Amino acid sequence: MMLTINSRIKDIYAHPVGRDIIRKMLLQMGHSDSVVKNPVVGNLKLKALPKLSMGKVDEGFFNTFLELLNSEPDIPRTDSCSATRAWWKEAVFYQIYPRSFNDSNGDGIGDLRGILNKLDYLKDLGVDAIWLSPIYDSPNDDNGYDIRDYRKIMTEFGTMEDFDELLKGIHSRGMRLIMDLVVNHTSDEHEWFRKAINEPDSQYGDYYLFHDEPNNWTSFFSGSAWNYYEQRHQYALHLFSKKQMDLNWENPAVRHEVHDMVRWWLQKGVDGFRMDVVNYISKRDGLPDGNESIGALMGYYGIEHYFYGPRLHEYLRELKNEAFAPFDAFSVGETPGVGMEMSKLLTADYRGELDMVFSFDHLEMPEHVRFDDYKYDLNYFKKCMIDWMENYGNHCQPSLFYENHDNPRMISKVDPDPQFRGVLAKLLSTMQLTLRGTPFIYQGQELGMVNKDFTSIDDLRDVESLNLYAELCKTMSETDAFKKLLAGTRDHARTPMQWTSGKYAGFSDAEPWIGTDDDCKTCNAATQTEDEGSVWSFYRALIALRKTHAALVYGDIDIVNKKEHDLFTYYRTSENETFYIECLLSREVKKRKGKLPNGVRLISNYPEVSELQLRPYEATVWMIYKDK
Ligand code: TEU
Ligand code: CA
Repeated sequence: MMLTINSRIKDIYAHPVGRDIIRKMLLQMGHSDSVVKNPVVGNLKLKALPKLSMGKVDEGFFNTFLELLNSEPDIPRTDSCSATRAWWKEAVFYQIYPRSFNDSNGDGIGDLRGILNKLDYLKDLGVDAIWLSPIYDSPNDDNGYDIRDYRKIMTEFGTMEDFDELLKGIHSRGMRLIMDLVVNHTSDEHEWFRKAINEPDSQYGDYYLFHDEPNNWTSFFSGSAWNYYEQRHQYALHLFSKKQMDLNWENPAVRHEVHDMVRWWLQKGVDGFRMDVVNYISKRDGLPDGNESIGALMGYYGIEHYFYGPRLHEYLRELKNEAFAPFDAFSVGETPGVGMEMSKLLTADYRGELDMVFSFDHLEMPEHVRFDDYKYDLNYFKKCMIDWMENYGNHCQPSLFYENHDNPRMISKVDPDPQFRGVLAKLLSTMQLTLRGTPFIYQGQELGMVNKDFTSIDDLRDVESLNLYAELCKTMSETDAFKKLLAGTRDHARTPMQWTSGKYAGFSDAEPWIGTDDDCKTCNAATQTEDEGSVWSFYRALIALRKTHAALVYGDIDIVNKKEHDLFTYYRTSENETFYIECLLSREVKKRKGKLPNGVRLISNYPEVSELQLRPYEATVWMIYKDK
């Protein structure tokens, strides 16, 4: 059914894309979607809204919105089924940011041999699969997310021989490796782009998005999304930095290059890919201007024309058929802005597109963005998880994560008070390793690493932060601008991994490319791996538990006492065993609800768990055998 300006809210809500967008908007306004179920609201026609919103949304908004909806003819299935088995549903993934993981040759930059030297550490922790952030040849404008040559290793990181050895080392330990696939854009130093501007009549002339006039789209890293090129008298699109040029996926030759390159790495033996902003690859025909109200609302102009583009499903299917499927390779898409229904259409096992996606909705609370300084309330995390656990269905597998190289550390967001650091780290790991989904642990998370006390703009390296700083300084003092950066800078997650209490945290013999501080004196891998009560040991024990009990992977999840504030309690059940997980989400001390289940206490934050009380941020996992 075509949706029009005469359609009713309830019809829009019945559409997967409509539902995701309505839910997101309501959430931002502090409402739940029960509003839509109110017949008065549900029966409103779309065309009544511009007036009702008192000018906040205009007609252009609805036209864009309807075009987006009408370009998606499919609806996710709602049948219940049991989940099929797959290695990537059972695996615990660990993300490595190579630049900051371990430096083997004393130049202050992490490298492949550095990773190789730490494989036993990862194996010991219980890691099944490693996701490596980009290691390809790059001028490092965005630390490797700007690729100059997809088939070459970045000089600072080592050689192709080092890579082959690393892959062998990973496989010989029974682990898997997924690489980062960055194909929404390439570096402006990529040969394709050089040729596109210098030989516009060559086959490369149409590899990127050139326009005579720029539209109003903005870059995620500040300013216009267009660079001017004298050679062609034209502008080229870059959604990210000025050196990250968006590829033209409309051109079949570009898609073939990508398929070829992916096959080349799979042929080498890598097990799959994490796909960088893969939902941005298809852009609406003609690249129309972004809607003003959406731009003002989001802070970025143009998103609605590419975050769920008209040919996205087609490109993903083609990529799967041409490259992933023949190798039975795994894929997880990084898909900012995509909601649950869209995620279903991108990942359901009957769709032939992706295996999983990273959704980001749980990372910031409604009405907040990453650069706001606020306290994250874990009750919001609980709310998001209830939704994913109960509504995503068994055709799809959720991903579970708090951190990556683009976000501050979770402990710091929730409660920076050092006295709760350890217990909070354990609480987070308990939820991540016992909810239904595939956990992705970010390097250092297993030690409970926290945000850094950067003291000046000179401490920061990230292109996003540096551009934003320049932008902010136009309207505020340098001190205020720096303060704003401190809340959200991606560099919090990019400081060296803390291996020891020694100089440079044992990461390198030379001064690292980005600062270390005194935190390694009390938080480091060497001490924690020797201490049974450490955060690291807790992670290890829980990972082992997850591995030996299918209930924690494939088991049903039953969330109880949902309305109870600050408490997140659920059962994971398989045929012959049940786990009961209790998580206290705040500093409060709470009386337990009713009696403890009969069973065996397996893991807890404290050696002696009180029968009556849960202490601040305490998490406990209980196992209950049937017929015993
Ligand atoms: O990130 C994409 C993305 O949308 C973000 O998380 C982004 O860093 C932020 O929202 C900008 O405001 C991916 C990579 O993970 C990131 O490191 C890269 O910088 C980016 O793509 C470009 O390749
Ligand atoms: Ca090095």
